[in-house]
Amino acid sequence: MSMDRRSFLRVSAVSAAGMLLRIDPLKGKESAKDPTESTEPLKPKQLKRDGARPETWITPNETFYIQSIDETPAIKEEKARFALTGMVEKERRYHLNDLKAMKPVKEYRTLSCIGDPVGGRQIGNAEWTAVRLRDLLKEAKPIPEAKRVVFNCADGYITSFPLKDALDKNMLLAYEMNGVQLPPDHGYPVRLLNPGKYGQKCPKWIVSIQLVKTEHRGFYEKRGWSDVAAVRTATRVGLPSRLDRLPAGKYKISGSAFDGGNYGGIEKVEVSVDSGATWNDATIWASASPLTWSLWEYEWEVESALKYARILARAVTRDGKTQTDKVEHAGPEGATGYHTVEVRIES
Ligand SMILES: Nc1nc2c(c(=O)[nH]1)N[C@H]1C(S)=C(S)[C@@H](COP(=O)(O)O)O[C@H]1N2
Ligand SMILES: [Mo]
Repeated sequence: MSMDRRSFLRVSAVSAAGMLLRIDPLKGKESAKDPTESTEPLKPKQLKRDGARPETWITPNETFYIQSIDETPAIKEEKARFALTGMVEKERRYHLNDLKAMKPVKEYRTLSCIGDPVGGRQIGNAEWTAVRLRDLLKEAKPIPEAKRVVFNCADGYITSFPLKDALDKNMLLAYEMNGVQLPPDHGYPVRLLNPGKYGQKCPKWIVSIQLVKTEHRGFYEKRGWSDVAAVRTATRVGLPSRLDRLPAGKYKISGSAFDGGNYGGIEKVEVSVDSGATWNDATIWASASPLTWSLWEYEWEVESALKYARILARAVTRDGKTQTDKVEHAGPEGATGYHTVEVRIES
């Protein structure tokens, strides 16, 4: 992954400022409240229509998307273990308690699905408690022939990637999600968080981590989906929704942008309310690192004479690239293009 130390430092400075300048949607003025405080689960009603915040900084576990090839496997506590095997000097079995005995890493990470269209809802951000896969691999000592790591899961899912990616310090084995034990649907006891990659490369219910020397293709990869599965820059308009009827006056358009850190993180977000003819800078009010989404909002003065509008949003990444407007429907590498939301305006 192309994320050097410098880009990390720059991003944290920007996100700190972003957090301090957050506009409180209720008071309509600047507030010093840290958006990361909002970890309480929202009531469903609030989630459906929450003024300026369709996306809360943290996606509550109860509403976090679930994408699984089969039923959620029921794994008992005594079976909460996995093996590190294959081309290593020291094979080992780990129980969940072995991971809990290690120094925990707590990080915010955004997860999104490669199969979603632009603006799709299968994206969420959580705080995860984890250990670094690299630390387990160092103990196991891969032999020189080892080239790839294969993850076998309790539901029969399987995926793999190069060993050098597995050694990335940001490759996490997570066992808690938003402060509680990993919920069964999200991979109890242990799931992977793969920096810069779509959810497909973040196996849940890990049973074994196996080092091999040969090429290997996983469940989705065999079915034509990308084997790299690198997150592409995408911006979602969360509010308003398609065909909403907006009253004239001030309206806060809001949403998220995410590049998985593959282009250095989100630098800025631009919003168009005139079908892409002109663009306005949105305010990014929350972001923690290039590995999390950036939440943004833009206050629009809605004119009743308009009757109808097409809203678009796009991101510019830190490497200076503007998100591509080329429309690619969820193909093997993930969807691209601008999310477009058409609304009606009350006269
Ligand atoms: N074992 C297993 N892991 C899996 C999957 C699966 O079906 N089985 N689906 C993958 C896909 S396609 C995605 S997008 C993410 C979704 O994670 P979530 O269900 O926790 O949101 O899990 C990934 N890991
Ligand atoms: Mo996915």
